[in-house]
Amino acid sequence: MSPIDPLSQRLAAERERVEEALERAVERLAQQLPADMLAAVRHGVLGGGKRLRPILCVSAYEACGGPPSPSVYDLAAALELIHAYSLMHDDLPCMDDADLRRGRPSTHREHGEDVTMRAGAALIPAAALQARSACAALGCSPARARAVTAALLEASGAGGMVGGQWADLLGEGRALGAEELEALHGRKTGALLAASLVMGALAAGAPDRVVAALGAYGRAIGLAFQIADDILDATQQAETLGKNPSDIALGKSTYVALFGLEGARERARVEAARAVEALRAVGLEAPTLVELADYVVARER
Ligand code: GRG
Repeated sequence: MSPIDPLSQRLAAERERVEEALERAVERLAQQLPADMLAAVRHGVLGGGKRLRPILCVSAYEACGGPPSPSVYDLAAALELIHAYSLMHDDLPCMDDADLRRGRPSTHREHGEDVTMRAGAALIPAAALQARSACAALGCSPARARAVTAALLEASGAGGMVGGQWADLLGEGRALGAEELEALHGRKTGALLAASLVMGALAAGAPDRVVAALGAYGRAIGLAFQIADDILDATQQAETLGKNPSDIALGKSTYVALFGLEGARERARVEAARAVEALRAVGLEAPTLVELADYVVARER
């Protein structure tokens, strides 16, 4: 995608507002963390990235008619705090042992393993508190605020990302079937992506059927996103990815290994179409989310 096309421009503008919210979040932590942990937090949180989860959250909020407010970016940034911790921990030697992330040394390579462990852990409660206070600033009812925070924590926990990561580590060196792979990625990657949309919709006060449709959209683009990730890992170099391709070295099962490159591309397109269909089924007019479904499949990093 060219840097001047309208979607790229909008994504760049949204990323800036997300960055500002992340700066605010790190500033709040600065009052509580020792200097070494704070430096690791800054490295892991402010070190670039597509900021897809916050952008999905804001897009869902807007699609559901949420009134414009800078606080929606604070809510969205809570998702990125969880995502940042997951990448910091994922890169540790006891997990994927990666030296490079977002085109620079991974957090532990610069700040050490012990500090990175602690800094990552500090981001989890910080994210929950940030979601709660953003909901209050948005004027959500207490019940809505609880539902938003629960969506974030459920997607991050054993039934979501942590459980998926664990299944991923256990699956290394074993050839997983399509069903097993889909269940694993549904938890590891899909749950937080789906929660991004659900949180935006809940904060905007959307009715249950719209929240559910956005959850279905999120699960489908989550799968498309992961398939695209496998394709990029199989076809791109570190300079493009900002990280070293690692699926083969780590003995990971992938959609490319299961279906071949063309088969994987076709599956990603089918999931993106399924995502858009979930929106249409409830009559939700959300042109940005339609474009984002395509972006997830066509992305180059
Ligand atoms: C205790 C077992 C256990 C786990 C702790 C480490 C961890 C929790 C979870 C890891 C989850 C993980 C690494 C999921 C990968 C998701 C993914 C596809 C990341 C890449 O996301 P992008 O492409 O990255 O959005 P950017 O850099 O753009 O933000």
